[in-house]
Amino acid sequence: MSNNSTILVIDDAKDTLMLLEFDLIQAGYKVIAANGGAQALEILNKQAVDLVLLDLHMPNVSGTEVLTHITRTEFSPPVIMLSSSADENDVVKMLDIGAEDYVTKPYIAKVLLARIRNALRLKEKTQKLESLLRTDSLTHVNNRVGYEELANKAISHAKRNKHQTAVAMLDIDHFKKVNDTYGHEAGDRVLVEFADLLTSCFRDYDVVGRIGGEEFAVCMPNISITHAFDACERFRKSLSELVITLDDKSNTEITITVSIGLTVSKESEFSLDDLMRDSDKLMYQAKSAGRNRTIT
Ligand code: GH3
Ligand code: MG
Ligand code: MG
Ligand code: MG
Repeated sequence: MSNNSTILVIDDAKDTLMLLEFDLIQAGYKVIAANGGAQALEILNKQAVDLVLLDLHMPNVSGTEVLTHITRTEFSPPVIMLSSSADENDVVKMLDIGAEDYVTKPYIAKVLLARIRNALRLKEKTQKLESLLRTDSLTHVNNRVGYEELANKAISHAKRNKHQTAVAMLDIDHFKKVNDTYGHEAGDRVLVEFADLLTSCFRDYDVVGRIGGEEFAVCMPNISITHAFDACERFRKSLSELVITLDDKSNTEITITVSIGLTVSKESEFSLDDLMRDSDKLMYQAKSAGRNRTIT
């Protein structure tokens, strides 16, 4: 892990920076050095780092200001304070703002490196948990939580750029029959194949999610209704041609179809909920009209 991690070291004293750089590079880390708070903020605005080592007392932009800035950003890296002040009030203050740890200078390299490893380990664990929270464990696409979060983000971005957004709601046809005929495991396999094909048929920046048992949604920012319809139809046709062979002794071949409801935003003010609700209604119309179709 250490060899891939980039550490930003921030200090107003050049000799401290050099010493830190030496110790960290020797331990296998990539190091970016910022000589003071202002330079650190510039770097942080431009690139992501895995961990920050931050001096407290610096002229102009202080360690407190840099830490406050970092804790307010999304995906903020863990910050270990590295200060010559052993004042308990400083320690409490920085930990309360959101520093991961507080180490005093002069530091013992071995101890600092152990604290860095700890902070990186915790960060990795947190990231894994956060990703699990947003991912469907069966199909590995976004679950409802992940889908709504990413789709809402995509919609905000599209609105700022005055772009239209389309949302498709997809429901597998007669899926209960798959379970009843071939068993629940076969049904699970079908869901996985469905999700894989769905992901491959849409653009990288479209947001795909499993929002219920056999119901999926795709949020397509910056798209016209014609292109969104074409994408849905391409998927629908590919799915109807997909033959899923069960890898048990029976070699049973399963084919499925899907009904799709599709809506695109018409006004500048719209919400993900609106689009999903409208598309859901159209999806039910597709069911009533005979299934295996896209209705806009
Ligand atoms: P329709 O064409 O009207 O959508 O019919 P349908 O059979 O697809 O719809 P229905 O809502 O009656 O059935 C959905 C089924 O999906 C019922 C449920 O047992 C099954 N299901 C939901 N989640 C899972 C899952 O994770 N795995 C499997 N194997 N089945 C699931
Ligand atoms: Mg200083
Ligand atoms: Mg359903
Ligand atoms: Mg269904």
